[in-house]
Amino acid sequence: MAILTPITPHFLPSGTLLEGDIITRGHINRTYVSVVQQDGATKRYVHQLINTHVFRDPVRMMDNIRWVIEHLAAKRSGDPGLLHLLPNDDGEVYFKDDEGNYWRTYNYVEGSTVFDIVPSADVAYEAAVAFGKFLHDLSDLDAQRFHITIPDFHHTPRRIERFKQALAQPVEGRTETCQAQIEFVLRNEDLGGALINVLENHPQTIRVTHNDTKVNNVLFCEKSLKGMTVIDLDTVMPGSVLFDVGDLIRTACNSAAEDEQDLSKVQFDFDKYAAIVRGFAETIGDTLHPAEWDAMASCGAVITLECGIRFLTDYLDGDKYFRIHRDGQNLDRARTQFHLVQQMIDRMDEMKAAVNSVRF
Ligand code: GN1
Ligand code: MG
Repeated sequence: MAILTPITPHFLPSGTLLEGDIITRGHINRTYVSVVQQDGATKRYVHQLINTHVFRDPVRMMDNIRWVIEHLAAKRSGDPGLLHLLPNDDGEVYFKDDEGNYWRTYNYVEGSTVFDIVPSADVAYEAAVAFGKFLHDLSDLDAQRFHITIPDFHHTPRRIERFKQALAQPVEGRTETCQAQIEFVLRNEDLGGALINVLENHPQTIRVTHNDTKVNNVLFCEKSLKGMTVIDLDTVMPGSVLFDVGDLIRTACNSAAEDEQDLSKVQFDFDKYAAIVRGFAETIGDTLHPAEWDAMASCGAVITLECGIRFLTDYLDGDKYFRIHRDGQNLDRARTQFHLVQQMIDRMDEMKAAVNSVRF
């Protein structure tokens, strides 16, 4: 709680901080939940310390987030799932402390819950509907106005180039421990171009996307298990819906944790896959270009491959990007991702049939 003591007064000037806890879920920022008493009411808030090694221009990132939040607020007035950013004493939606750290504060969405592992196809469907509605509500925004906060974020071929650089200069002793994973990437690199080619050949498909649609970035109503809201707006910027569909498939169709060490537990769940494709088709299907439909069946495999490559690259680099809680965790993460990719490749024909059955 001590870390929050100097922060909360900037957002809640007459509040009293009663409790503070860290949330260990994300790999990038540091997230805390507080309980603050102000004006006779006791409320929870979410405070985040932004990782400026990853988000090099936090002010521009906050511009993107603010535009999205304002746009959603205008469309969803009265929705209990709405996110708000608290202004600081200067009216900015972030606070920069004396050491140059950037902090921001959101309301806590009460009555919500999250899943790291999806319990049913119904929940997978609700997650797809939540992200699909989010994309739908943002579809009238001008993507050109948005800052590109992390260049080439989902440019899979460039992620492969970066992997090869890491492979040429690995931390000593690491290459020997991941030969099978290195070979997996080199064997499957051709898959990498499938989504970025759609964007480059059909620039009219560029729109504002979320770009980090892991399933634990959806808050579900704890009673109804319907999606309440989408969180973690750090990477909202111009992109392809295929990135968002793909990243939900990567996370929601995995029967185990992202860093599971026992690969026999890591199973690609096809029922959840079909539910996700249906959820996106119902919410944004009418806005998709034929080229996006054509590439849809492969987007889960591409984004899962890309994420695995990023974990493996970071392992070779010495764990500088994704936070780890134990040695070898980034390699474990890469192993699960490649295990899922192989299962997706093996079932590509079935995935194409599932897409075709809901295609507009
Ligand atoms: C990171 O911070 P978090 O956990 O929301 C990463 C995503 C990865 C994800 C893998 C800015 O997301 O791109 O898909 O880990 N975020 C960034 O779990 O790199
Ligand atoms: Mg994130």
